[in-house]
Amino acid sequence: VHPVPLQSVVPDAGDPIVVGFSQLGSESKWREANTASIVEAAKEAGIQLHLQNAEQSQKRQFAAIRSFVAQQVDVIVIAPVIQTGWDAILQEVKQAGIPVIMLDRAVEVTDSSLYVTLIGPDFYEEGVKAAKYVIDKMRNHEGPVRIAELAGTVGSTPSIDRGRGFRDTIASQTDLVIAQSMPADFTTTQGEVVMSQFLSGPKEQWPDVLFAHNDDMAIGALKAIEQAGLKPGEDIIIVSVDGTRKAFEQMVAGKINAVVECNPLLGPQLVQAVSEIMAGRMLPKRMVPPEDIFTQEMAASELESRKY
Ligand code: GYE
Repeated sequence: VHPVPLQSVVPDAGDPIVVGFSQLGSESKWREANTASIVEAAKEAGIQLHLQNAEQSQKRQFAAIRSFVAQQVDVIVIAPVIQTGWDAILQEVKQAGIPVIMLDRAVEVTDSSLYVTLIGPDFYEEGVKAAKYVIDKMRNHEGPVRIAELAGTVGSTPSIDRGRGFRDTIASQTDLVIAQSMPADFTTTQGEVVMSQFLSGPKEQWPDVLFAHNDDMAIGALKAIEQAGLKPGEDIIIVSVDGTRKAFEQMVAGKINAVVECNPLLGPQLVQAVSEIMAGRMLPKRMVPPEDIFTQEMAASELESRKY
């Protein structure tokens, strides 16, 4: 696949490319950065973007998608809140002849021709990275090591895959046990609520490690941990996912121990994919942005260059 200069597909005069984008919500800093990246990249490329925020409701996503079909947009982009339940609506879009790009999260469909490509991170690998960090960090800790997990939105790909990647990786370590696991919907508010539930039992049941499926929930959990009279980052080792500036600040403060990066800045890649489709070119079925892991030691020097 050869990249094409955007000018060649976005004519100076005449009709601009029209894209309908069903964004799943605005639940986290990651999501805000993701939306901003797409709005900005579309603007730069002269693409007319119709953006609808579904506030974490699949039904609202269906309504948005149907409105894009009615408007006969050129391309529909979907960041799906959960994995399942997409077959029928994607068939409708296919019948209307509109190409679909899946962004960020994946869908489980019986017919893979229902979308052109998925541009999104490898969530399973993120879970693996988080687990490897925990295994290494706790190697001298006398077992059993109790792990609490703040999971994301139930049925969403990042929550399912991060959870699987983490579990598969710790499976061989008999000392490491996931003692508590609950969803907290990827929000700071829920992160705090659920973490205080984790800490409501007797002290022997408190966790040694917290694995949060995103930074926002980890940041919410910090409050609950401090409320219980514990030192986050010391009494409870904390690893989360995303790599937001806010999480980096907490790493510098010593309260979060490690953050697995998940890149939300998908705008440029998305715009590129839209122009390839409009130019009639083929795209790979899956495009994965590169990602890293950061620990407290690197946090201070990296903080300034964080873009989200
Ligand atoms: O990790 C979380 C957001 O789907 C990768 O959704 C995204 C996740 C991200 O709410 O912060």
